[in-house]
Amino acid sequence: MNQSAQLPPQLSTFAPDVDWMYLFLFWVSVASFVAIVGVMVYFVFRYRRRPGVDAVPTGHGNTALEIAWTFLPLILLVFLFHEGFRVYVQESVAPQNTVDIHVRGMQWNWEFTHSNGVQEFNQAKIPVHTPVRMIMSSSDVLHSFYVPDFRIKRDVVPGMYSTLWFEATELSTPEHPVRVFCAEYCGAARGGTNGAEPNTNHSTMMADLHIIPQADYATFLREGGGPPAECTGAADDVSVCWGQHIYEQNGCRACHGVDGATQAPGPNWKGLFGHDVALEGGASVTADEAYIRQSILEPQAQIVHGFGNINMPPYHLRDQEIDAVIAYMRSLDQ
Ligand code: HEC
Ligand SMILES: [Cu+2]
Repeated sequence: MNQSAQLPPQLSTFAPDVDWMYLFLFWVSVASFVAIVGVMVYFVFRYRRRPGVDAVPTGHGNTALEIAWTFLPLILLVFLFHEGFRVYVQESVAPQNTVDIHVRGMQWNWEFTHSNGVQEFNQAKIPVHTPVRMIMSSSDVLHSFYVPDFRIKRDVVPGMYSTLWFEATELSTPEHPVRVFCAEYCGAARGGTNGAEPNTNHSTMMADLHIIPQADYATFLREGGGPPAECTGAADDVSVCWGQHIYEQNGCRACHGVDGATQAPGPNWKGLFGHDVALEGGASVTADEAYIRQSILEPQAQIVHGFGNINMPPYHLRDQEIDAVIAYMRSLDQ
């Protein structure tokens, strides 16, 4: 049934209920359509105009019939309302003891912050068989957190929190994570100061949820996120590799080039570290560790000359992550 209706896989506890409602409404509509159109076509034929046959008025109605066509649909509507409300309440009211994850929508990334302070960008670890609550806000415009496989969707609004919850029912594989989409049109690519186009926009605002065993999530909460496995394994320099990973995974790449040539909406990172940077307002500053750190945590504190009309969102990277980004920047100059 589910396959034939071309619905996405059912990966949360809500999915069967939502699909049941959907398919029930669908088949009620199909049945009503067939019945109504069928009777209509029959009447058109049965009571068509024929030579020599005069139209005869039909008396004064039929009480039994009228009661039937009033009450049968009423029962159906009450049942539909009841079912819809039940599923709605289930989705709206989170149980006690949820695992809470903060979500921030921004043009055009999803930022996830776990309870241990570790952040992930455009991807998040989610424990399986656990009620998880998303506490969501936006740092710029309206977004909408939409996970078709979970059958959940909710607006993400600047200046307020919205929440939703779900319980994932199956582990995911790295090749098939659970996809998050943004279901609110939140802007197309805008030109940088120099008219260049960044390489992302609304339709690319997606994230992957990796559904992992509860024990693995507990370990992650305890030990936090260090450099990713691909960096601790093969790479010669773990920091540089980690920094590059952050650059690519955390959305920096959308706005910053690293080759000294790319005209992206933000300043290029090659030749940045250790050199002088001209700021808006005429001052200049040396790009040392403290400057880089502040530029990431509070981008609006010092604005680079010529970049006054595009806002970099603040990124709450931890110190080790900022160190890794700096190591990566330095490696660009070698
Ligand atoms: C939406 C685009 C955007 C994204 C995404 C972005 N930045 Fe920026 N960034 C800017 C702009 C614009 C500036 C220059 C204006 C300013 O100083 O705030 C800037 C400036 C900086 C600077 C100072 C650069 C200089 O030349 O002095 C650093 C360091 C920096 N960003 C790091 C990052 C890191 C790290 C990330 C990813 C975690 C990131 N940025 C993501 C737009 C962005
Ligand atoms: Cu969006």
